[in-house]
Amino acid sequence: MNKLTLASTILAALSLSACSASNSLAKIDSDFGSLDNDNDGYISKTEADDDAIWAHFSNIDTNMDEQISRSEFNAYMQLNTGKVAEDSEVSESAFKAEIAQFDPIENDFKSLDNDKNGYISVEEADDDDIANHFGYMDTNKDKRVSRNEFISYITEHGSDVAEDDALDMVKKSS
Ligand SMILES: [Ca+2]
Ligand SMILES: [Ca+2]
Ligand SMILES: [Ca+2]
Ligand SMILES: [Ca+2]
Repeated sequence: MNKLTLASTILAALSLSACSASNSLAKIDSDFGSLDNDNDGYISKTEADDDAIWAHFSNIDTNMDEQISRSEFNAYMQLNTGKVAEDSEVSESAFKAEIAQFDPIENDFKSLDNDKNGYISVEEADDDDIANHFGYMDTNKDKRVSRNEFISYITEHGSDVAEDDALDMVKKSS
């Protein structure tokens, strides 16, 4: 075996073992709130040590302060969507934490649909500061939000995402 072949064999073996290591990690089956037993906003090593999250700990703790913050947890979930969490509830809780940082939608559908064509376009959303929610609302990914998409998003998440006219509109339509 010449040196070049040897080197590439070692490289292949290395990447293979790195790959199987991450695949064999148990999936995280608890959301942030249920792992943070003392509710201090961090998952400590003690809180993590008898849970599936233990094996992921060093990967999640990117600033290496031996605690997992909510944003480290959410970043890890987003980076590995569908791969590290056991069920949708865990990623759902990461989603909830994310939308909590958005300004709630205040306006009803009618006043957002400026040109009255029955859809909120990207531009219309941008004008009215609901751009953060846009991608989550547009479930069929046609780059516009229909009245139905608007209503089902707010019906599902309620006051987590909406207030005032937006919330009233959905209450009336149900
Ligand atoms: Ca804690
Ligand atoms: Ca940390
Ligand atoms: Ca429109
Ligand atoms: Ca749509």
